[in-house]
Amino acid sequence: MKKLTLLFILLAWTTSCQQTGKELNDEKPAETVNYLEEPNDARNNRMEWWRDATFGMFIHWGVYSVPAGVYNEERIPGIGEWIMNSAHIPVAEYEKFARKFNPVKYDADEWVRIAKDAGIKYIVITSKHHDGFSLWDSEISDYDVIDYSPVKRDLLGELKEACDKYDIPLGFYHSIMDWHHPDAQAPHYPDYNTSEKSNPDFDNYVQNYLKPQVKELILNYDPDILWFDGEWIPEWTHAHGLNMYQFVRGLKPEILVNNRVDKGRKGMQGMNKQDQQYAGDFGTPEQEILEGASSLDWESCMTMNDTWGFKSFDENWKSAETLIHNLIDITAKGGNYLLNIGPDAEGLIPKASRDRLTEIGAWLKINGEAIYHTKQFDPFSEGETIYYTRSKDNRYVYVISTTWPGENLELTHVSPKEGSQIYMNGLENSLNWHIEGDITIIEIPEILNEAANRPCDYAWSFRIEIDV
Ligand code: FHN
Repeated sequence: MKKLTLLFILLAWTTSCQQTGKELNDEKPAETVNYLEEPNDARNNRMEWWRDATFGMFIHWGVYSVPAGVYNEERIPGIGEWIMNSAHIPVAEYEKFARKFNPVKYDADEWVRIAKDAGIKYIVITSKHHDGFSLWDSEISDYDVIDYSPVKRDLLGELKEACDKYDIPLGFYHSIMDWHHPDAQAPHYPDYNTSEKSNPDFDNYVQNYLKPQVKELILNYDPDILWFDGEWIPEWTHAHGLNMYQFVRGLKPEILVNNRVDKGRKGMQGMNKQDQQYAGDFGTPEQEILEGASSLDWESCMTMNDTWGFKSFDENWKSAETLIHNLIDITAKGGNYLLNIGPDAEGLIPKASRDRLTEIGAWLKINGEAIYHTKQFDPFSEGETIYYTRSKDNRYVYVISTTWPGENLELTHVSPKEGSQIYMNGLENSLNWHIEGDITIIEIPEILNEAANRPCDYAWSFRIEIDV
């Protein structure tokens, strides 16, 4: 009876959202649907594809890739997409870079092929960063790729087309903070020097610019994720956050929205404070990984070097091994990994990024079964170099060792099903194993002591069948 009731509730909720969603596509979200009160089953259904995907690509691209970290022949410290602020470039001066933004070598199809070959399962690109420049043809603003810069191409539309072709969900990073709009940027942009606005009207910016642009993005490109940022500014309130979340879900009920839509984020640690209900479907640790596992939805976003937006002289690249170990650590703790690329002003992905993505893709071709469509195993790790994940049907435990195990892999937290086979992913034959006391000992074939004979580099995963 309980199952039937639950099914009815879920059906009723989904139908009401769809009806409301359909009706709402062209009107303001109905007050009746409170998306913050979503039943767990409906939420789990909505989040499932994202949880299974595990590994996404972040793309920071825009006018800031033109200066690429250099202004007035000076190398500007800090992250590249902040150059307008870091170098105190007056708006009128920065607009000259927008007049030059012309990524003639941009090939969205190639970008998505590179992402797919790297084992990426979804993409989030900056539709508008803090500099206020729109990467699509906005009806709300002329400060965009069609009306303002020579590119005259719908960059987001081309990426959406390529993502649909390769079946890769696409999300938009959209900045709440805006250093270009006269009603938004004055408090955060000390050098703003062309505004006639002595008292900027932030709510005018929210109601008549920010929300209409977000609506454009949803209605024109049907994104799967809305990834807000820049929410830390004092003018953006918890009320704004709740309203924006309802607004976005009202336009597309099944869309996912990160926790930076509201004010709940605990800084770079990214998870929500627990002092009240904050909007947002997942936490967003930045440049860091949670210490322990979490049953909450979370996604760690990281750069490959030290900048999100392209900088011509940032060569401090993390190794492919580090990036793969980050993916393993995050997955075992129940999170997603959103790994960033910063294409240059011509629309090219830096070679150092492509090389790492190729190595990650090769590793995932062998070990993806231990990463995608998995859930947490308790404990998530053993010692410093062994991580666990589990198949969603609980039939298998995956063990991932980030160092070569040598003669034997010894495990104390998993008991294989009697008579079952244990495999190293990428090897055809099963491995011998036995139990000694509480320890499962998996024998590693001697021939694999030679690295060249191993199925992959950097980390090795094993599939162990357990009693369900
Ligand atoms: O200020 C932004 C920064 O430029 C970058 O977009 C990161 C990526 O999540 N978010 C903000 C810093 O927390």
